[in-house]
Order: sequence, then structure tokens, then C-alpha cells
Amino acid sequence: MKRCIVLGKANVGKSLFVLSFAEYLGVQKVSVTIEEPGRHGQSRTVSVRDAMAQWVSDTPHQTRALHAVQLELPVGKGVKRFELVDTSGLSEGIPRETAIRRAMAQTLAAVREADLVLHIVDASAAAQEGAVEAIGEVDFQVAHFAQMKGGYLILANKMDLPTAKEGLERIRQEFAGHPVIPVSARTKDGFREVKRYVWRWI
Ligand SMILES: Nc1nc2c(ncn2[C@@H]2O[C@H](COP(=O)(O)OP(=O)(O)O)[C@@H](O)[C@H]2O)c(=O)[nH]1
Ligand SMILES: [Mg+2]
Repeated sequence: MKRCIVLGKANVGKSLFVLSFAEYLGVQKVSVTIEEPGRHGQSRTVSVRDAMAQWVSDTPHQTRALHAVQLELPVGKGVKRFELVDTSGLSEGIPRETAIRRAMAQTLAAVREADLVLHIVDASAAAQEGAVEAIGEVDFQVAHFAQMKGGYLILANKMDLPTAKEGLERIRQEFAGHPVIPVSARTKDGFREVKRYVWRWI
């Protein structure tokens, strides 16, 4: 099964994107495999709404383990099955807390294995110079590291917020040469384009 990994700094909307995209594909319940660093994954079925309440948060690093959500896309008369993987946030520098450090290392290892990388950036924060959520060094490192994969897409998220238009311009300038799709994990705007892109890689 093809694996599509969702990366980005804390709070950019990775968890909401994964669950909102699952909802967009028409599922109310998803099978999720929780992969703790160095351990065998445990699968369970959860409702998308419950998962949203649990995973989506303003507190950074809510998602320590990889959360692989099993999904499918229609192809002809059948379906293509794939995994959309929610990851813990990447942060600048080396995190002090061991658990977060391990989670980051696990995320980067998972990038190597992935067929497609979706790199989420908060467009509403991107125009604000120096803001914690703005694009940072780690985003450029991710772009550099992940572009070697071929299947690499930047999602400029939170386009429903007023400052996002300006942020999108900046993202397009900073990441010139990379594909960028503006989206809102809240309103599902832009999901049609994302679906089309994902379909090509899985
Ligand atoms: N307005 C708006 N808020 C969003 C959007 N995506 C995520 N958020 C909010 O941003 C915060 C962080 O989201 P979360 O998915 O937990 O981010 P993660 O740390 O990258 O997984 C939460 O309060 C979300 O409700 C979006 O597209 N628009
Ligand atoms: Mg999260």
C-alpha cells in the first residue's frame, strides 16, 4: 500500500488536514494504526469526529506517534487503497524533551519510506516575519530533503484566515519551483486539487 506522509511545524494544521481530507473522501470512520517509535503499530477504528476532538489542538506536539489513516480513492470500477500519515510537528533546532526528539527522528525516517510527502505550511502566519508559526529554517530543510522523492507537494493551509493571501504569496516566492496548493483544512477549500495530486502518486 502506498504511503503519503503529512509533515510540517507544530500547529500548522496537519491533524485537521488528515481528518478533514478523510471526511472529504466520504468516510465517517477510519482505521488508524498508531506507530510509536520502535514499536509495532496497533490498529483501531475511530470516528473522524472523535479523532478531530482528540488530535486537533492548539497545544503543540499533541501527536507524538505516527497516526496512519487507511483511506481509499476510486479508480475505474475499483479503489486504490493508501495510507495518509499524520506526524508530530517538526521544530527548529534539537528539542530538549526526549519523547519529542524521538518523534521527530521517527518522522524523518518515515519521509524516506513515503511515496508522497505533503508539507503543510500555515499561510496565515507566513506573512508575519518572526512569528513562531511562520515558515522557518526547518521548512526549507524539509523542502530540500523531501524534493528528492519526486512526490512532494506544499499545502498552504488556513486560507480561510484574513492574512493568508499575503502569506501564500510569500510561500510561493520562498518555495519557488515547488508545487503549492492553497487549502483550508477547516473549510476543505482546495481539497479537489489535493485529491487529484494524491491520486497521481498512489
Ligand atoms: N482557521 C483555520 N484553523 C485551522 C486550520 N487548520 C488547522 N487549524 C487550527 O489550527 C490549530 C492546530 O491544528 P492541528 O491540526 O492540531 O495542527 P498540527 O499541530 O499541525 O497537527 C487548531 O486549533 C486547528 O483548529 C484551517 O485551515 N483554518
Ligand atoms: Mg497534530
